[in-house]
Amino acid sequence: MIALHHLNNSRSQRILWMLEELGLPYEVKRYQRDAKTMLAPAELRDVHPLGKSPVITDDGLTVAESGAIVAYLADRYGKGQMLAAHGSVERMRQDYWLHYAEGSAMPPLLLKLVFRRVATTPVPFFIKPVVKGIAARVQDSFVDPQIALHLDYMEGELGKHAWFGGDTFSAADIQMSFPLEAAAARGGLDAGRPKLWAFLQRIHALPAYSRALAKGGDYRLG
Ligand SMILES: N[C@@H](CCC(=O)N[C@@H](CS)C(=O)NCC(=O)O)C(=O)O
Repeated sequence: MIALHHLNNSRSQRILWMLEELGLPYEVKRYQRDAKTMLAPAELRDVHPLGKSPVITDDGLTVAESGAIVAYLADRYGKGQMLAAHGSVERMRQDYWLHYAEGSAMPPLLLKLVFRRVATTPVPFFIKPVVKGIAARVQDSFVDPQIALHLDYMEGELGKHAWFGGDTFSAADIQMSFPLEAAAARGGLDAGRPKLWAFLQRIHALPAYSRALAKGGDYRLG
């Protein structure tokens, strides 16, 4: 049976959603982030050397990286339901977004998280203004403009088709949900970008999304 190694409040939520969309039997092995460091517990390294989530094990295989996991699940079990056939134009589009989500959209959103934390990290009072100033400068000059660049790009793309991969919902939309939810939490995404905003409302209304939320528990992105 497929086992999902699930970390609270994480990208692993997407895999729960994917499993629910496919209606597959699976078990969830739960891991809790350290409240201070937000890191995963060390036992996750017994599953995969990086000790990050999501990871699945299935039939003697260990698959990490959320994009690779959703592609594996779709190709092995999806019967064409969540990703188109390899070699098709539709699949090329879907693969683009599977990679874009983690390779391009997430890096500036991760930087935002890091520099926001830097600004609030306890430091000796006399260097506090310097640390806060540097954190603000990096965000204003680089991080925020990069996030806006990507959001504008994604808004434009969703103006061309109903879903990221084309006219039908696919695993590409599941993979893209995390950067968009992170952008709504910390990157300034709001109703001012109506296509992306509507995308979030549409996915949140899907029954499999709600079932996955109920299974996963704690999912509040900051
Ligand atoms: N690109 C990877 C990122 C995996 C990742 O960084 N996961 C985070 C959770 S969102 C994690 O495990 N963090 C805990 C840690 O680094 O210890 C993916 O998409 O699967």
